[in-house]
Amino acid sequence: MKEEDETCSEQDEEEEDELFSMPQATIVKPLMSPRKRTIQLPEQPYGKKRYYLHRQAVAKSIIYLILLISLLIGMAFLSLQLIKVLTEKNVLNGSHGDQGTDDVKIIGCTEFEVEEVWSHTLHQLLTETAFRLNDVNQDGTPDVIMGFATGADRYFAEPILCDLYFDGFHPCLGGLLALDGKTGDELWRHYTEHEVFAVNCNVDIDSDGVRDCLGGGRAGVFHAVSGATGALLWRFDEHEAKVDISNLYTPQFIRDMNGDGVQDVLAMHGGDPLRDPGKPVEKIGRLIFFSGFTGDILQWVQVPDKLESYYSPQVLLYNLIGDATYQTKIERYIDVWLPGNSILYTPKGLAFRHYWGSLRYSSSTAFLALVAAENGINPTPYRQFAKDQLGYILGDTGRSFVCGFGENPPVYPHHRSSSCPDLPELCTWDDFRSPDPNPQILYGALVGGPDENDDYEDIRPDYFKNEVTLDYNAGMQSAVAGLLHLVVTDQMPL
Ligand SMILES: [Ca+2]
Ligand SMILES: [Ca+2]
Ligand SMILES: [Ca+2]
Repeated sequence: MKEEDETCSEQDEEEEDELFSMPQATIVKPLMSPRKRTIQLPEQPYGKKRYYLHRQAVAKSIIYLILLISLLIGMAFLSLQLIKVLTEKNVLNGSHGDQGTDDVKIIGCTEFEVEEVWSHTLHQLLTETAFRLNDVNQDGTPDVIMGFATGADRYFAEPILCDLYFDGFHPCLGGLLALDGKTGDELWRHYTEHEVFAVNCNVDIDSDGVRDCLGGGRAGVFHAVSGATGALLWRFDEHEAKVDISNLYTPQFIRDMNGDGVQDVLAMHGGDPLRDPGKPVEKIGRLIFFSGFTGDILQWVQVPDKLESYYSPQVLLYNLIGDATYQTKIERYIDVWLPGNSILYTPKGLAFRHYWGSLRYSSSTAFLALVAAENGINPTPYRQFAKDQLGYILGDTGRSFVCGFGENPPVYPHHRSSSCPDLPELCTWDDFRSPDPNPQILYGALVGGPDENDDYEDIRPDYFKNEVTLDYNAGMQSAVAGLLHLVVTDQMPL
């Protein structure tokens, strides 16, 4: 047996040598680099040496892989730390170092620790509202106020729905509710005729020390509710301003207009969700001023364009309230755009914010400057800034950046339909690649604009410099209208 074992062992060794031995030709050009081949290996048969080198290469590959992974993890960690540092230094929120501090401090996501405190399931209810925080039980912890709908809500709902699904409790289709911020327990619930999706809890209407809530929603629902109890304070009842199926969007508290000591309310009531596309507008949007204290309608008007409206009204707070805080914020933004401050100026005078659509930033800020000036905020420098920026856009440097207007306007805007031939000819990518100017002139469209060196090339594929969009034109056109106003009123800077 011993002799047989020795024989087998010798055979195995020979087979192993054959397995790991390489043809002589491969020895001339091994896989390992020359320097590596100089490593002193222990004395052993040539085949085992090759096997050793192979294992060493695999091991090194694994080490390199580990180093690469470590490097990537390290870079990710450094990036997070950098974001954290920038956040702490208040850089990412738009303040500009020595331009002054901002009231808002952005906290990086890494600063938050998430811990589940409570959860609350809303049986039979749906919600689309933004939650509002309001300490309605006065325990020092903000509570959660939200609007809701019940699954039974619909236009022209029959009262029997409440009988069937809510034990005859009327109304039943929507409402507001308050959840205790500490426990998640329901503090109160207030039902309305339809879904509530627009909530504002910013003013104490009944002077009991707790801010009260306005809830607007589907089909003319609009209730003012006591924050403390959920009881109805007033509601939007039948009125010539009320449209049966139009919604009410997030109401805004405004100053006390009727002098009763309580802030009043502005709300948008508009839209015809049942109107078929293409049908004429019959339910024109309305802006309604309510008495905050009683809910009486103080004034209402149809929207100027006589169309529907699905937006919450926004209030120009400085103009309305005249609060110096808003003036400071306006100045903080616009001042950095004036010459000599932190916004870069191109050699030819464009206030340059970003390479993608550079003219939209300057023209929109020009419009804001004109509005601020119109409200008495730094009118001389702000109007001059707006005039200079619009002058750059409209041709002061020898070319216009508005299609179909002025000297040497863009003729290759990055714009789909104006790149197409007249119907019924098909429009294809060949039209996009065509060396010819756009077949259609897109009159009045502002293109993206030049880079920080005033370099601009009128070529169709360059969407950084030659794209046209609605938001580019919104600011520019408004600024042009503002300058025309200055001409008409003889206030245009020289
Ligand atoms: Ca509370
Ligand atoms: Ca109250
Ligand atoms: Ca009032």
